Amino acid sequence: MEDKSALLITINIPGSNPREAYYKEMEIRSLLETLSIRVAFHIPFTVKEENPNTLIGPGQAVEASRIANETECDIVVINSFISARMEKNLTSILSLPLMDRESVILSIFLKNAHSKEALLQIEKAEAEYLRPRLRGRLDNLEQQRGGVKGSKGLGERLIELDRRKLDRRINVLTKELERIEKIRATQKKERKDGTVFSFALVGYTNAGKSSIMNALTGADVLIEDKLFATLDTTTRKMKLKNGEIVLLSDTVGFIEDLPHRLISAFSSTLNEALDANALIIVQDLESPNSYDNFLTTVNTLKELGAEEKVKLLVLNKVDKEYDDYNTIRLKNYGYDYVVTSVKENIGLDELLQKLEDITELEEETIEIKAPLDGTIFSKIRKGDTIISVEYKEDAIHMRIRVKKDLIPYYEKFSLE
Ligand SMILES: Nc1nc2c(ncn2[C@@H]2O[C@H](COP(=O)(O)OP(=O)(O)OP(=O)(O)O)[C@@H](O)[C@H]2O)c(=O)[nH]1
Ligand SMILES: [Mg+2]
Repeated sequence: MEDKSALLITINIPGSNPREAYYKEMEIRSLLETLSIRVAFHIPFTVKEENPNTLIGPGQAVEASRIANETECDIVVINSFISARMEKNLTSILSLPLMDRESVILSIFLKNAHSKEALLQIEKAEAEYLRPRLRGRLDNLEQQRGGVKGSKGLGERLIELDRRKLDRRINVLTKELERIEKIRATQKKERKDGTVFSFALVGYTNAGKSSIMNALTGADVLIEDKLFATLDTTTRKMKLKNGEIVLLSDTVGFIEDLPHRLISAFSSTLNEALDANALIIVQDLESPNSYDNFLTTVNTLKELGAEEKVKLLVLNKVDKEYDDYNTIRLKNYGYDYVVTSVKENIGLDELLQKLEDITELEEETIEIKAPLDGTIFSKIRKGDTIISVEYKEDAIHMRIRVKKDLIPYYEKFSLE
């Protein structure tokens, strides 16, 4: 893709923290870099109250238009979410294509998607994003063409047509995604009967999740110094030091203000990963905003109803320079943690040990009464341990140490 040059608009609310504003600016700049969009000029507008028509004030919009013109920008990027109405009005003033934060993130997802499912999920999110914006875009196009009198009727019909096309496409995508999800659910059921304990790595984008996945499992998941390198969930087997085989999944990263549409588009892939027995949050220490990024992860997990599964915090990239205050806050948040560097091979051994401790914590001793025919012995899963066996008149009374999520499996064989 040819490099585009952009006018970047960020919004400052009076009294907001300038440090935070600075980090947010850095973040949107790296998001744009991923899209090969060069920031030619940046305007931080102070906005006391959101204008419902243009977000920024109309005077500010005109000012932005003038600067974009002078600096010969191809597009205007605004690091906020804007409504269809705001988009229409702003584009009309700017006379340039406009991207908001959601559109930027959507484009990155689209660019980085590899699997069929990821592509379908993004296409659906994009179609839903576009639908309410069709009218505004068409109106603006007509306005640029000089607004032929009487063309309103044609415009209306075009919008109707496009809208119907989009609706049909959204329908097809939804059905196709449901089909894929069904296949996955069946596969998951089959896997659930196995003994394998599963972990999922979650966390802010670029924290080093895929790097840790590769280091621990020898997988070759793509690692890149760019945001949202991973969009698909990958699961690999991993051997703990005690010889136990467990599963480890790598997932799509989170970001502050991740568009809700994308979370829901990715919910089936994400939920599959979040279904793991334990979640490991990976947070890099390098980010100047590491603590806030971590809170974003925690809050996203809360929204997805998976926060209780978090068992460990991995503080990665300790080889880099990092902010002491943020790091202290991360360590004191309340999760057990391990400090690592994949690059310098620091803490990975301790991490493996912690994973082993977690699997052990997640086991429980249960008592079952199995039929006297002895078939139960062939049903005991590898990795689970028979602690005691007593042959009584009514049944075989057994105590077994099992993985907690296998308790229902064993209960099936119990006589009561
Ligand atoms: N210095 C240093 N760099 C690291 C370390 N771990 C990962 N990185 C680098 O950080 C960048 C991001 O790593 P990834 O493993 O792709 O991060 P991720 O969390 O999977 O990112 P997304 O998939 O984009 O959400 C890459 O350039 C890695 O080489 C580390 O311990 N130290
Ligand atoms: Mg990754």
